[in-house]
Amino acid sequence: MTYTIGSYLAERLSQIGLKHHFAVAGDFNLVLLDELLKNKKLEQVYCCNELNCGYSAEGYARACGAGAAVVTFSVGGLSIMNAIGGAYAENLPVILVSGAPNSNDRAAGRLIHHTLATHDLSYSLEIAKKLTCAAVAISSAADAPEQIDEAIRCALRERKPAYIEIACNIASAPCAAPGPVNAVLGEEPSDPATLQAAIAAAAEFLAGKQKPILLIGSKLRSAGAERQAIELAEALGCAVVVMPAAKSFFPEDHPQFAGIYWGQVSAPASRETFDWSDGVLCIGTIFNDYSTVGWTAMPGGAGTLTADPHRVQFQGHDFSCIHLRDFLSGLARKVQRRTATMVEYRRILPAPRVERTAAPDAQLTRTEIVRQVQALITADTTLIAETGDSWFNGIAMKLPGGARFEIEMQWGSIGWSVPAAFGYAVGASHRKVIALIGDGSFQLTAQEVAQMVRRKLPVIIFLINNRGYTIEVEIHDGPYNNIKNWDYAGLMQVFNAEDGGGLGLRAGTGRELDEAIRAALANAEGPTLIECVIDRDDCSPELISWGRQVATANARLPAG
Ligand code: TPU
Ligand code: MG
Repeated sequence: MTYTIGSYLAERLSQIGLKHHFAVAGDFNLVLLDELLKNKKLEQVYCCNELNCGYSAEGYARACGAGAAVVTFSVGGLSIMNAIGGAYAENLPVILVSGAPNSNDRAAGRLIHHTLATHDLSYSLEIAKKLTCAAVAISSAADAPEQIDEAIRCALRERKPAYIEIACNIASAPCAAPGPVNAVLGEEPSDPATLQAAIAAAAEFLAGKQKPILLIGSKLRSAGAERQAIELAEALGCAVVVMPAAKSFFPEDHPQFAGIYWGQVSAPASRETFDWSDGVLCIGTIFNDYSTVGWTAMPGGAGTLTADPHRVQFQGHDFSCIHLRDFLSGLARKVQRRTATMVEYRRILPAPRVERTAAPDAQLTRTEIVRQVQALITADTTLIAETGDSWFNGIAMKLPGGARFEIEMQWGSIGWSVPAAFGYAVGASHRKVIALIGDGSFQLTAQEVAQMVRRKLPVIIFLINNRGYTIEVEIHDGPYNNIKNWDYAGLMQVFNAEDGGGLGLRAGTGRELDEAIRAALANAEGPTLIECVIDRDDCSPELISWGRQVATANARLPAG
């Protein structure tokens, strides 16, 4: 077979394990899309717009380890950048491929459509450089293999997005055949001497602590170190608390799981245990204003050891060029048991609160929604929680072993969850995908439900209609937090058109929600959107406490 730039790229995407790529067509990428279609191991999946295309690839990367999106120049390429920024912030390797103007026009200095009507055609690439770990523009078949490999290798190694721009007149130009996949998977091993030094120093640090605790952060997954974190936890026997953005990265059915740590809105006994500890191992953590509850819960100081994907720091030590997984499993073999925090957690953990079933015909409440969704979660469920009170509702769920949780907490761009749930469901068709989404967030990216209909994906969407931006109300209220109501359940008819199998239902009581969930479980022909109508002021108490602290942090006057 003779390779072209497009088919080379397709082969590389397939070699790194992708079975799908997401796309929106445009004249600068049509030939490229044709070339990608020729690879029978790679399916092309279409999206309604480029922002959603980016989020879909991001959701796919959460399910499959990496994702790819193909868009047209500038109008598509700029639109997708929000999602690419999200992939950067969330440490997900999304390969963004953009078509580009004909290389002859570029050389001749002509004005091109879809551009700023200036002669500068480099701005997409320049913007992409800020939001990716590698950005390349391909204008010759001779250099294409190396440029494609460089971008993909960088994305996989750094767990960040990459940008590949391909001029429309060379996408089908013949080029060299791809070699073994190792060329793009290649990763420098941990430096052995540094690794041993880091492990020895960390073991000594731990030997001086009576009450250590592990704090798990979201970079644990991107570092590929979930299993090794369990090894270390089991060697120490201590309590393990998990940050909200890392929920499910340490199994919640593990006997050492001590809840979600989120400052003053932590799970019962988690914060008390955390505050009582005398040494914190922060593993892949990200501390921002949201995760520290407006800087009120910021770990640090002499009792803290920070282990990041390629770096370990504590008390005058700073080791880099090592992999987190090597550090954790090496340390697990060196430490002595330190079970005090686990013992304390068990001692102070209150008996679990049993939520009573609401009267079947009473007005639906947030608590009743949480109770009913909780009962749906099984080992094969992935729960996806959108920014808003859905964060708090999702974080409160107890996950059985095997269940996964997805949240976009660092980037926090509303509308993420509809296309991300779509992309996730494309990548993990064997899993039950459940999304919790607020009405305000849904309005940004609603049209991607149509792609779930198109591909008959039985995603269940709980759309919480509280008539506005309640999370914003709790941070700072004003008329801008009220939104136009939609007939959300009725939308499904629009998306179904003449051939769809989606189901749109509205629940205003516990009984109606129960019936809707039964209908959703019986619907294998497409998504089910359940519009849950609740009172505008019905929100989680944690959101109120957290919102107050974030508002205080936002309102600080300029220093000096
Ligand atoms: O809190 P709840 O359940 O009412 O959620 P809903 O209805 O989805 O409202 C979310 C409100 C919200 C906004 C407007 N949360 N964050 N924002 C600010 C924001 C604006 N634009 C983007 C792209 N992302 C944001 N986070
Ligand atoms: Mg809302």
